[in-house]
Amino acid sequence: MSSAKVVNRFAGGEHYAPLSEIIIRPFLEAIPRIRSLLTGPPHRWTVREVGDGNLNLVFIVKSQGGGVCVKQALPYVRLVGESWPLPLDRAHFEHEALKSETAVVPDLVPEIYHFDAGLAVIVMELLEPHIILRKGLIRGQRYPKLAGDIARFAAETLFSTSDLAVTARTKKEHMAIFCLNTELCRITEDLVFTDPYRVAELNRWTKPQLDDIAAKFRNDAELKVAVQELKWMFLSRAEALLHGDLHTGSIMVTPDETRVIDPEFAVYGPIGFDVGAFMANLLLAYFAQAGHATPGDDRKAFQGWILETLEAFWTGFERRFLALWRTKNRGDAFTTGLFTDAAGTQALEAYRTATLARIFQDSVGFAGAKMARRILGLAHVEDLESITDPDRRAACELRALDLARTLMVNRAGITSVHQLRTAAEAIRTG
Ligand code: SR1
Ligand code: MG
Repeated sequence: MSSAKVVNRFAGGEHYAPLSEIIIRPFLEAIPRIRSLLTGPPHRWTVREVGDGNLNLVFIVKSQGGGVCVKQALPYVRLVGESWPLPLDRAHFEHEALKSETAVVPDLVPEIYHFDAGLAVIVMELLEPHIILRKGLIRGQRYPKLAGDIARFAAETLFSTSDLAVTARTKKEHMAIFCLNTELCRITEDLVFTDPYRVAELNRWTKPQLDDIAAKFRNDAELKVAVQELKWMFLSRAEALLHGDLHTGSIMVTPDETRVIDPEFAVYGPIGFDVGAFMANLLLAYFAQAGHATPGDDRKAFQGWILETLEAFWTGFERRFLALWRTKNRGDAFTTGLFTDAAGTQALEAYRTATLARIFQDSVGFAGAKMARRILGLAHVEDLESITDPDRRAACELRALDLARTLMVNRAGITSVHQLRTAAEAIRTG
């Protein structure tokens, strides 16, 4: 497929133009729902482009009476530039995923006000005074509701789109929508599972401190088998509709509220991919803390809080997923009525427990892959990038890579979240 064809797929390319702080006003003014949210004349609205992610434009538009957030896909990867074209239809996949999430966790996602496929624009609730979770973690801020909220988000969204919850027909129809999100999946396939393990033009790392470990990763056959096995799982195991990019930059928080944003990488895939993404980003935040320590605050207590959050997240996810399975198993997998007698009930419950253990093991592996890609691949994380002294940053990154490798290669040996915590702590002190 030519890149021009890819870029214009589904998005009514001939109507597309990137929004600016000027043309966004008449665009919003013409939408009745938005007109009722933004008060006063459009020239009085304040408009700021605030996008600092890798892909899109994000505008915050405020009037005296209220505000909105406007997200628009660009026809290329913002992080790299026009040399890397990207389809605008990712806004369509994001919109579809947001609708699916809203059906089960409306309080954990932004409200959608308007979708324009031609412009690849989603107008949504302005989340204020929320901040990006990653930035809060860099500052050492605690979020008491985070673990429970993300556990509920993951359990509800993943269960509700799985064969346990819906009929085979419903699932296949929904899968048909997201199967076409091929270009964003391709980014994940390359950037997470492949590029950090080969020489790739866009790879980068802290040089020269990490040169040796980068070369080791490229020549580590055991590790490459492990990560390719994870990639195969990502490609082939369509267990549930994934958020697809559930890192701490895709979560907005206040001390009392959590919202998950940005599901443009949504696709059907293995449940452990989303669960592992969140774990990985907590672990990256954990290893970065040493780089943010000051004489007055060694950040050790905060590191302890991060690991408690990791444990509470997994425990909460497991509990809620199991509860949903026990009470809302209306799909075609594990057909209701097959397990009514005592032996059946017992066998089913044992299978449920074993399945959650398998999902944990998958999550551990995916967490390792998601950690390594943020240190050796193209797209890094602010937790580590904001450590300005390269030696100090590299020390944190080496510890994170040490754990990442273990999680991928030895995921079968890590059978509880407590063991995962201990493995992380052993590296910090080791
Ligand atoms: C080229 S896009 C790089 C990364 O940004 C997104 O947040 C995804 O994680 C993607 O892999
Ligand atoms: Mg994103």
